[in-house]
Amino acid sequence: MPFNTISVVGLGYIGLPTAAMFASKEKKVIGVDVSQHAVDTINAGQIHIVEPELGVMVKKAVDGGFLKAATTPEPADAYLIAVPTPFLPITDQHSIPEPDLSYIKSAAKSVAKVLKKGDLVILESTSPVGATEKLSAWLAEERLDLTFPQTHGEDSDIRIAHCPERVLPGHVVRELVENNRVIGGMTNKCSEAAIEVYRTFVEGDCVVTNARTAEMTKLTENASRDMSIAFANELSIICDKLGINVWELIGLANRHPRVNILQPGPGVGGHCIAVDPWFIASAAPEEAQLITAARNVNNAKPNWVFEKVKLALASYLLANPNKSSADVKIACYGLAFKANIDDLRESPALQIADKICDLPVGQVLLIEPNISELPKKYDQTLLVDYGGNDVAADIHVLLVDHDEFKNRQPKAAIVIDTKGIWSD
Ligand code: SAJ
Repeated sequence: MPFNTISVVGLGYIGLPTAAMFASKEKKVIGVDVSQHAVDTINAGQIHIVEPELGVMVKKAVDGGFLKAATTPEPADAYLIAVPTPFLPITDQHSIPEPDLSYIKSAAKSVAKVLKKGDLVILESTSPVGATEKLSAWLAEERLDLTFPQTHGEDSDIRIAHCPERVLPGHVVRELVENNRVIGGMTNKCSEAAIEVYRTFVEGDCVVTNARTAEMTKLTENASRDMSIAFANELSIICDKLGINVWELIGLANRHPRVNILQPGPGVGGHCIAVDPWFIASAAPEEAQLITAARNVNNAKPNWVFEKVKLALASYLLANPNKSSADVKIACYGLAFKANIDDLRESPALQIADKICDLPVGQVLLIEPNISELPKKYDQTLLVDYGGNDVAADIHVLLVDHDEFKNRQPKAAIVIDTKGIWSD
């Protein structure tokens, strides 16, 4: 059946670019978000998130009448759910973070009101295994007049699939088109319908599997990356103890044809790689030994870096007995969760900078060329306008490898370089 009207529920970092992509192919797109601010911004042809090329696409889509946003769902032929799936806080009963599916549940309840026979519902949010079946069950609970795949298989009125997003922040517009898609329909007809929808703009392969395997595929991709980064982070700590330059070491080891070690850093941030492995660990805590260990290694890295800063402060004071800590100035380079973006969410760099701000030193300078203001809790005067000039400080801590910092190693001072761009 033709999918002429497409609704995207959740207009964040994934939903909005996806909605704009369908609109660019002249589909009628209804974007849905609970945030009135997001809805008003989009309907004014603007965007509320930072992503290259997205602003132009959204403006064109809205001006052309192909994209509109609303706070509640309206009838469509296909619904794509791209809402957050964070984890719940750790409790006495759960030492491993448990996934929070409440956003999916409330999206299901609101979409259910406008569903009609023949519609397709796709879950795009990164989800624990079984979430697509739960989504289908929540829809069925709301609509006793319609049939769903879990009870009626190929003959169901409504088609359900999980097609996880896999795009890299900062490259979303290109990757949405070029990346391969995993299509996990609850039945073959569900998969066929989902492929038809994605073929609107996807140029990569659309590879069919079942919903549970599709869920696990996405979690596996991010857990695999998390484990590779944990290996690099563990190596960096071992090398520090043994007096070996980890960057040189990894460069040498990677010359082996079958070795490809990732890069160490101040920790793993963002809302994907630092979250998704827990969805595997919480489903199989006894079995997910390596995955859990990798999470713990990466989570511990910011504190290890902070301890290095404290040691540097102590050695500076030892070497300068005429000074007290109130005379010391520390500069932190980078606050974002990775290079060349402005996103501070779950950022290990911000976590470290935050602790440095609490040290009893004279002054802390925060340098982040990609933002113009700090989160509200900070004194805004801590944010330094960098402009590539030398920064006067006693201890320099490189936390993010932004392009602006490359080839600009501070001279004649204590330098802690967590990304290896200043080390010789
Ligand atoms: N990092 C390192 N060393 C490295 C690579 C990354 O320390 O060698 C750190 C980064 O600095 C950052 C964190 O890891 O703090 C995550 O950054 P990332 O670039 O690895 O990944 P994300 O979170 O921006 O996007 C990931 C991608 N997943 C994979 O590459 C397997 C993306 O394709 C997914 O769509 C996205 O998660 C998601 O939405 O799940």
